[in-house]
Amino acid sequence: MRNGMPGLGKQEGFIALGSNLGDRELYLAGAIRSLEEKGIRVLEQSPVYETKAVGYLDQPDFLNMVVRFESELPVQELLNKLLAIEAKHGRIRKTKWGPRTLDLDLLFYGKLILDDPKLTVPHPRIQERAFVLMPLQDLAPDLLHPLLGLTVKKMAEQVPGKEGVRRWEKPLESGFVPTEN
Ligand code: GSY
Repeated sequence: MRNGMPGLGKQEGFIALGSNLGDRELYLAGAIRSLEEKGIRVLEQSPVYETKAVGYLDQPDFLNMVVRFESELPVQELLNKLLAIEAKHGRIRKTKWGPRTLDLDLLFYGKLILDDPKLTVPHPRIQERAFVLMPLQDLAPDLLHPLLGLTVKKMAEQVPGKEGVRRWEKPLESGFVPTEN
């Protein structure tokens, strides 16, 4: 682990959000509020995209988005908070690839590189997922993947499946207002 350890101060990172069960918009908006309540400061949010399911295909379309955040939490604590938010918003982990009310994936956390049985950072499937790269590109096109040496823009150019990712034109009714510095 190169950083993200206790006491190393503020880190910026990116979290991918997804929902394909129930009131999908409400789950995304609720997740953003919960992040803030748990001290994970949301600095910016991407547009929302409606996306065809990847992996297990026979399930409803997702709403997906990405947020840029700031936190001083050690990465394991951050992960625990993300899992607690998923559980609070009705996520039941019945099947690994099945439909879910809310999915929160830590994509990047500062320059952290971690390969642990419980958590891999950067997220190991970023480069395969148009539903992550399109919203991430809206926030950070020049962000460099520390292991692949590719920018988000480059990964987004190369990723298959972009035709299944469409801008969701309705604004997310989160009442979310970014906090001042
Ligand atoms: O970890 C992501 C959950 N997920 C998604 C998703 O969020 N969006 C789309 N389009 N397909 C997905 N398949 C899985 S699993």
